[in-house]
Amino acid sequence: MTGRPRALITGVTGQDGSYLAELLIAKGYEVHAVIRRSSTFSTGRVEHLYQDVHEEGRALNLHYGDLLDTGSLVSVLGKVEPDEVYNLGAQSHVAVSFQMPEFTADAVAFGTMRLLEAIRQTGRPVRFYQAGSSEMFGKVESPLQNEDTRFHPRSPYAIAKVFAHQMAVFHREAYGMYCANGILFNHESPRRGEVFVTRKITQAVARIAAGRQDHLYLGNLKAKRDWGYAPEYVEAMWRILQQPEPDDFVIATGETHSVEEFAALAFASVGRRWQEHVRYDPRYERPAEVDLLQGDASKAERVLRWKARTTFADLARIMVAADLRAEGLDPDSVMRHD
Ligand code: NAP
Ligand code: G4F
Repeated sequence: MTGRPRALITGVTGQDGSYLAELLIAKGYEVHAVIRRSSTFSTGRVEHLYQDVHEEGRALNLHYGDLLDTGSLVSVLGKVEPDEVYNLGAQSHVAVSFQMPEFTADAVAFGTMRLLEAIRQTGRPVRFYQAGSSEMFGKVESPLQNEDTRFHPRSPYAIAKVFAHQMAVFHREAYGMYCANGILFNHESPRRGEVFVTRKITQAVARIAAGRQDHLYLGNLKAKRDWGYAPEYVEAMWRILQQPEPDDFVIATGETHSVEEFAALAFASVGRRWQEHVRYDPRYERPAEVDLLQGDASKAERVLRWKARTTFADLARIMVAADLRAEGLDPDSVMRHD
């Protein structure tokens, strides 16, 4: 073991986990992470970190484990003895959670409880970050949502996140553990999973520009989200765990836009009209929808000195440009600059 601070991440193979691992390595942490066994490689987003060997060993140290498997969590905590644990692991797709409520609850709700209990039993002063979600606000009870807004979850995923959030609060209050919740509104990037709506759109825009696809099938275009840029949001996670006392923070841009607005911007960036390519597919509708999310992150700005910087329009352009490159196209020659 080294004298550097040690962090343990669950969900490192996902969008946020990969950006967080990069950030912590850059800050000088010894970074460890839990990965699940799968029949194909799931480490594409962190391969560059795993291959990067430092003097003290690998930049990123991977351990097999699962939030469904208490023994693996106990074992990795014993081996790593982390100072900070970031719990990002989740079945994070809202629509899938309607079809797999039990698995979603097991990973998201019980998984968080297993990890918290395993940390408690180490007796070590670990700082714990829980990846909470604006989905917990669900059928929103005020136009702008902050740390005091009541939760009204609308999916098995969101209900499981409320359980996990409350478990973190409970461990803080009952056992004096350092447990902090981030309540993060949607955040996107070129590493966003391809099944989430922004990435699904930007990938289709790039394929259409490359002449490899004609149409894109989407569900509800009217839903509104508060969309930020993922690399900035993992910086907020780190800042949350550097506070002297554990607390809960909303992380958001403060703006809201519809799915249709995102599609319009993404298609316009390559000189196309979304109406010519987007088709409606009712299979992407959900049994219960979250119509509007718009966060008030003024507490984060005041206490953490954190503020979203990337605009909605820039976010769409960053994602389209990356997907164009993946299609072998040069964004500078394909994208419009007006
Ligand atoms: P993501 O890309 O879907 O990544 C999810 C990660 O969780 C993957 O590494 C996945 O591993 C891992 N995982 C799934 N089930 C697991 C299990 N049983 N045990 C251990 N790991 C498991 O999600 P993300 O967008 O990076 O989001 C990170 C976290 O923030 C999630 O908890 C999500 O619910 C939450 N969140 C996200 C947003 C957002 O807008 N992105 C907003 C609020 C909250 P595999 O690669 O093996 O599948
Ligand atoms: O991109 P989405 O699937 O994200 P959603 O449901 O807002 O959840 C994401 O953000 C949450 C934070 O609020 C996270 F906690 C969660 O883990 C995840 O990262 O859908 C956004 C909106 C929805 O209203 C959905 O109904 O887009 C609508 N939509 C319309 N057509 C679609 C589609 N969503 C998807 N995934 N695919 C479609 O074809």
